[in-house]
Amino acid sequence: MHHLENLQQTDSVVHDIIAREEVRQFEKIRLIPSENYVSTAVLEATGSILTNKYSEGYAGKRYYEGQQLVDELETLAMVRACELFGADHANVQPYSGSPANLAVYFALLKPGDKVMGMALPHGGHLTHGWDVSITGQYYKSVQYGVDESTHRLDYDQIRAMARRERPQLIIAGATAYPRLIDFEAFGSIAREVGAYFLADVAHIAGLIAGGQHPSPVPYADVVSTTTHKTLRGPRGGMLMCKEALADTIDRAVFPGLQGGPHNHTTAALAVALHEAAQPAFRDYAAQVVKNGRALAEGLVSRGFKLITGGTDNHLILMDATSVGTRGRKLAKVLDRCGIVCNMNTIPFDPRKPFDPSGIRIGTPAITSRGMMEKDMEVLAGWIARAVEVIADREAQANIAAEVAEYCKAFPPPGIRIN
Ligand code: DSN
Repeated sequence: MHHLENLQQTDSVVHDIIAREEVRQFEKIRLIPSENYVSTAVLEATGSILTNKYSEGYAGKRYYEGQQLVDELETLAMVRACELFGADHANVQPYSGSPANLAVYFALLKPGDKVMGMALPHGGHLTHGWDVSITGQYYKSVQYGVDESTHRLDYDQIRAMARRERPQLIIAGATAYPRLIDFEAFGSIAREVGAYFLADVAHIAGLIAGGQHPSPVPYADVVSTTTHKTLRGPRGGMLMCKEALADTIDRAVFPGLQGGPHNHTTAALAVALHEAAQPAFRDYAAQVVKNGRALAEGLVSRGFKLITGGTDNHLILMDATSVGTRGRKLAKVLDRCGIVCNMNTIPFDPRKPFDPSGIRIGTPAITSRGMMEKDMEVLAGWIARAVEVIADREAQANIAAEVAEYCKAFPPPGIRIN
């Protein structure tokens, strides 16, 4: 454990929970594609005294005094974000991805305006206009999905829908789409129908920064992202936009939606952006994709059906019914085997979201701990064995022990088990 002696003395209960979670993160193979391991430097900045400061406003225009150093810090994070992604303007204050997206709605739309995003069951996100979300209730929402036979985005279909529906905002981006997204095509569709174009790159921000996925920055009016997925930063959100929209976006974040920014998170984000600008991060992003491909191949060769047959990115969507089970069941069994993923709907899923057909797995976290293609072959073997022993708790515990032993050779960043 890292320097948590004071916590141990003050509150041994919380200390113990964190200590056990640290062991869990060490000895499990973590395949949730939106999770990662941050560096010790990012952890240290997250845990810093910057949590003590309130800073409503923006650098040079704050409402409370004492901002000399916070102004310097937030400006540094903004500059680093703009340099890394080639953006005109960055707002590093959103608390996470959902508030970042909501700020964009607030900036660009009136309640009742029409938005067009990817349907959640096809791999979109709640905040892309799904009906239970505020974005589907306060705005009119039309949703595109993937093509019924290829399970890929069909840009002709999306263009036809945009022409028919004339939305004010088109959103591209996904949480469960294993292929590249053509942001240029989305930009052209949005321009044709006079809509704003928001690209939500939360899942792939690190792949974009590392040169493994085309960037939407040249084509999108606004780019939103979380900072803790492939980008490997602290939990948070960020918006980037063209200079012409900078004031509108900033006003929507504060005072429109949020109060004071979380300065400790801003510091950790600045560190993560610095790390992502290093050559080693390009290697990391490339390995994430190589591992995704290797794992997909290992699974297909063992009889698993993958949505679209494979992956171009960090994420694999598997139809668990192809091996005689279902997503919820398989995710639980894998967890008992020391392999952590999440159940997920697949496109045109006949099953319900809380008991869907699929599981979603990804390579960002295991790549951060140094696993390579050869390890993906071992992992695919464990996943296949887990299916074979789906009713045998003892055999599952044996796999978990093997996984824990294997993980010892891959100490993750930021974690030190004594
Ligand atoms: N919770 C995120 C994910 O797992 O993809 C989306 O916000």
